[in-house]
Amino acid sequence: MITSSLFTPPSNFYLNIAFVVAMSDRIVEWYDFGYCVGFEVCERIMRLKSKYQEIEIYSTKNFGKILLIDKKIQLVEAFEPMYHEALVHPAMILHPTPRNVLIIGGGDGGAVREVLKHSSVESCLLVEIDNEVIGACKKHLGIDSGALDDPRVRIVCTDGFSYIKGCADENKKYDVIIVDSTDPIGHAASLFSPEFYAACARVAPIIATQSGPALFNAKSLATVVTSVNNAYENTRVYIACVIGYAPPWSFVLGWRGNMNFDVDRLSKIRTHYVDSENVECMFKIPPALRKELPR
Ligand code: AG3
Repeated sequence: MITSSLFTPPSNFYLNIAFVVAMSDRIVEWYDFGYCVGFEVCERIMRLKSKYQEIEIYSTKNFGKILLIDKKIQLVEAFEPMYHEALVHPAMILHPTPRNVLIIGGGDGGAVREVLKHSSVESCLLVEIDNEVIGACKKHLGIDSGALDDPRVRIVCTDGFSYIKGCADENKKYDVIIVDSTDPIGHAASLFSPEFYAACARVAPIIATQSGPALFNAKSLATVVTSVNNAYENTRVYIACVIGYAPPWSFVLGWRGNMNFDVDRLSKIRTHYVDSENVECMFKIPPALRKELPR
């Protein structure tokens, strides 16, 4: 795993950029709003078609490995902490003592790794629909740094939507729910539905979900905000620049009741991109986006 806190370009980095047009092996993800993100790759490490999706892992020239699901970039190793830290930590420091955490999706284990950094955590349940994602990531990626085998972690391979509905019906409770889903299409579409957030609100007082590209897709972000807000009493949108995704990437945090961020808790854990000094910056939304979002 690439652990350096900041990417240090190799000495020939700028030269490579200049010649990128002449190089052929690239992974380019085109978003349907006409924007693309691309990486120069060295080799394909694995590819399989599971029951649910196509999973691929490549090595890139300068950024470690890259995970694609159905040709969409899920993570770039050198920068995945930007995303996983942003997704996990605001929700965790909003709860006074998060003990039991439920993660929906996130089979690569990056979100689990971040959750376990909080010393109050006693159990973390990962509900991932596709066990082949977990297998491929454990074997070829390893960004969980052993977190998926931690005794506090339990893994259930099933559909997140039905699982949450089951928890709500059986009155099961968690402290925090983290939704680390793929895009809102196919089997993941239900994880963006009002019914899903309503069920989550019966299960945990806090939810954090990734909610797609902030500026290019503000309308669908606004829909997520409305649905989370209808289920929870309080909602905040925040953004982070995640290399590998269309920037800036958005997240929605929802919570019930009166809660405050315990920012100091972040100085007790080791992070690369989100810490006690900058966590609040992520919540400063530019006016161009703010005006698109429900008040
Ligand atoms: N989170 C993936 C975010 C969605 C990326 N979408 C895209 N590139 N079109 C799941 C993987 C990280 N644990």
